[in-house]
Amino acid sequence: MFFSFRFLACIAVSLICGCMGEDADNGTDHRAGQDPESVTATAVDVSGDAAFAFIDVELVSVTFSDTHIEVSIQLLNIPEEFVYDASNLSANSLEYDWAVSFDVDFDGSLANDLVLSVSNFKFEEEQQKRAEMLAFTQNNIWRMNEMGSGASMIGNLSAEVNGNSLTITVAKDDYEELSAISNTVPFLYEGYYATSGSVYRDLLPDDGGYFVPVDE
Ligand SMILES: [Ca+2]
Ligand SMILES: [Ca+2]
Repeated sequence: MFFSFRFLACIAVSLICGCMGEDADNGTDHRAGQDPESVTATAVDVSGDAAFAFIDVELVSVTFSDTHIEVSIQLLNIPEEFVYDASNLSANSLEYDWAVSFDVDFDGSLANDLVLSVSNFKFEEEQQKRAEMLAFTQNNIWRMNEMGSGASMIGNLSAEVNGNSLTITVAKDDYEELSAISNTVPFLYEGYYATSGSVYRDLLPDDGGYFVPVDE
């Protein structure tokens, strides 16, 4: 029911904008300073609500320009080294994931979402090592299946670390699927870290729903 309400509210905002004759590019939180053609949607979370600072999100901003989508994930702390492929973690496990999912079908669920993700899986025979954040990650665009239970890889994205921010960038022209992501599409962040015995997460929004960009 909660998701349905959000969905309807989003549609209502779109209809209002349509009646006022605004073009689609006008509807977002605020405009980025340097590029008059870009728009940015920003979602904020509290810090200190995750077991590990490197998954604890403070802010996610998504900037849309004519050519690119840039997702900036501001974390509480990004250490200089991570333990990768921990020796006591089962093989073929997801170990790290920093992901932003776009609800491109507006159904309020992961079904059919497009996901931009920086992750590490521990595969068979991988040895434990220590390395900087992006040394062993795979950086991909995924399409969730119709059940929202699995995903297929669409392609690659670029990622970089600046201080405590992880920035993901994709060129819209690289994959036609990306045309479905616009400044009105709800999104959510999930940070994920698995050890041999436990899984840790931070979500934005905290309730597990989606952040809905608001027209102003
Ligand atoms: Ca947080
Ligand atoms: Ca969906």
